[in-house]
Amino acid sequence: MVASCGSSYFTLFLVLILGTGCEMSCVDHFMYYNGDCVLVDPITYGTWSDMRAYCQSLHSTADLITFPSIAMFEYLVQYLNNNEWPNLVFWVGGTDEGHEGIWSYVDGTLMPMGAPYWALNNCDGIIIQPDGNTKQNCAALDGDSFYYMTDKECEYQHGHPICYYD
Ligand SMILES: [Ca+2]
Repeated sequence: MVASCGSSYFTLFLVLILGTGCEMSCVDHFMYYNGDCVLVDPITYGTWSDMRAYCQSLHSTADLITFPSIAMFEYLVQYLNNNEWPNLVFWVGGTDEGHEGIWSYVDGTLMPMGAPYWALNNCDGIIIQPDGNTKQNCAALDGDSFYYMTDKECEYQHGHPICYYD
């Protein structure tokens, strides 16, 4: 299920995104960051596959985000934590579906594990994400973990897209 865009709230969202540095080199609503184009969409939501298709519909080479650098990851984590919206879940273009424990980006490259990307939960002892085994096969930035990376059920219906192309 893909949520449709609300009117006034969505317009405000677009203004906020455009005001953060969208340049002529990115298509509409994508913000420019160091040669790359990124769209953080806190309005649209759906499963990992739904949101991947959504990103691909916006630009010929766009997909869910893959992080080309730690600097890009840090920038986005700070950007998400600095916003006023409630804790949300944002899909990342990474999965271990069909090859449990081997995480790869949608472009086929292996995902770096551990710090600084993946969340470290310290409830009953230290738990380093991903920890969901075969039940959780899609990567997300989760507001409940300060937007560090976690594994989620791919069919989780309330993940928002972060779309990306370079
Ligand atoms: Ca898994």
